[in-house]
Amino acid sequence: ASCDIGLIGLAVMGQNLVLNMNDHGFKVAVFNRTVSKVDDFLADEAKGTQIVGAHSIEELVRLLKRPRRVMLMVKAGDTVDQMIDHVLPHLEAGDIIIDGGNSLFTDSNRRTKALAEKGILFIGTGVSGGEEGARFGPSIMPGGNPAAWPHVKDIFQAIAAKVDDGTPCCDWVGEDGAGHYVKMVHNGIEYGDIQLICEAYDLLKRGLGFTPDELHDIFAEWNKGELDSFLIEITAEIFAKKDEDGKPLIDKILDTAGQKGTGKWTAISALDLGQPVTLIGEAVFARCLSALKDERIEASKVLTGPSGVAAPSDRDAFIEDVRRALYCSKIISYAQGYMLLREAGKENHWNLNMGGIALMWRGGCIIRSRFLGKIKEAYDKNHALDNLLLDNFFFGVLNQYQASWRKALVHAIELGIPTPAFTTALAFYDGYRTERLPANLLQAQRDFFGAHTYERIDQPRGKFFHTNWTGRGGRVSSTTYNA
Ligand code: NBP
Repeated sequence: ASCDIGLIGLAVMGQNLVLNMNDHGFKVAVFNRTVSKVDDFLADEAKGTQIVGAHSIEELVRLLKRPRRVMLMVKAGDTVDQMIDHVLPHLEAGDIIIDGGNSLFTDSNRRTKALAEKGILFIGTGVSGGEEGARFGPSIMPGGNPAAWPHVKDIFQAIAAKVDDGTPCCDWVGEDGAGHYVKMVHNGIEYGDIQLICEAYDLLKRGLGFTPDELHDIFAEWNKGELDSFLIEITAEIFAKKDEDGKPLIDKILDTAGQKGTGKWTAISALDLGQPVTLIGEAVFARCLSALKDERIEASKVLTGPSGVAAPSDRDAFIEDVRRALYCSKIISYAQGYMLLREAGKENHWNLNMGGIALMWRGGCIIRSRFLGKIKEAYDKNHALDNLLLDNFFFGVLNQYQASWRKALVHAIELGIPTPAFTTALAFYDGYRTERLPANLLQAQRDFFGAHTYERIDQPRGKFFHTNWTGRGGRVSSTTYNA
């Protein structure tokens, strides 16, 4: 028994994580359901390394030092439960099972508890950064049984991405499914960031007629400033890519988006927890709308938009307005994502380290950006910060940029270019900063049709009133019916 960790699941993520662990001096044993892949891996990618192959789970476990650490990098869902059932008979109390797939956090909650009852320490961890990240430094977001953390900390922090000062993009997130929850919100925020970039692209392309080469220059320039991030960087590269015939590849790609569900999970969790995470919701719906290609083609023949609207005359000013709109909307999206994390932490009794989460996302993952350093700073200044928008750096930017943000959206509306994420971000901003919203009328309506009662501004909170609005209703108010 000489191996530091065993990994099951030699697909793209598993193979690259194993090679990364090997690079950092850890001795890894590997196993895969289709056993031939173990031999293929050892003969090919893992040739010349100290990685050890196993041809059964029993053999894999026998190769491991105690307490044994077994990491699963298999397809999320039932597969993880099946693999746990297979591994379990070979383990003993104090051993550790790690699930590194994109599992739903509720599954990780369940697995942490069920395995703890058997004396096994479970970790459910988000791993972000795709193939490249897994190989050279992913962002790793572990949660689960806190007693397991000291046993995997060294390996995880060694293989994780590092920020400029060498701090690893991996730290303990929290109990049970907290790691997978944070990874889910990361993916939701990724949906939002991508949608915002797409809307900026559409505004610049259709609003001002910029070519992909010009768009490359604009995004490359943006990447030197406040928007400096992996997604802006790859967007600039995408615009520069030519197809075999020398024409821009971007113009040949079909406009129907796919999705694997983590954005949807985030939006569902936001609804469950009553948090207005509107931007991620719009980003998911924008993908759904894009998928209705045939219907859109039909609709484009009969539904008209504005005609004869002139494009913005000052091109440079418009580019800057769009850049500022993107930056402001991004701030709103992260503020909303953090509202969701805060509420999920309360609901699940997870002691989430908000600044630490920003640091974990600062490198290695798809949403990595300079901007996340600002979020870390905001939580360093005030651990108990209620909302990112109340941090003086962030409200300073919004106060300074909001006129541009509004101008960009006025143009979008006049030109008939859809900007659901930009627009919902501004609507959220205007709603969040409004002391008195029209929900007084909403409450009046609910009381009118369903006797749902309302509170009054001239009476203490928590005291409820019912009005007989028509003179026909009774005096009984509803307590159970919530429409
Ligand atoms: P996949 O998600 O494609 O899973 C393939 C692996 O699962 C193979 O090792 C396969 O074994 C194994 N597997 C399956 Br499928 N069904 C199994 C079963 N019933 N019993 C045992 N093993 C089974 O691999 P991936 O893309 O490397 O992703 C791994 C995990 O990491 C997933 O949860 C994914 O969502 C997550 N993730 C992926 C990325 C990415 O960029 N790809 C990024 C971040 C996280 P076989 O070889 O015998 O079929």
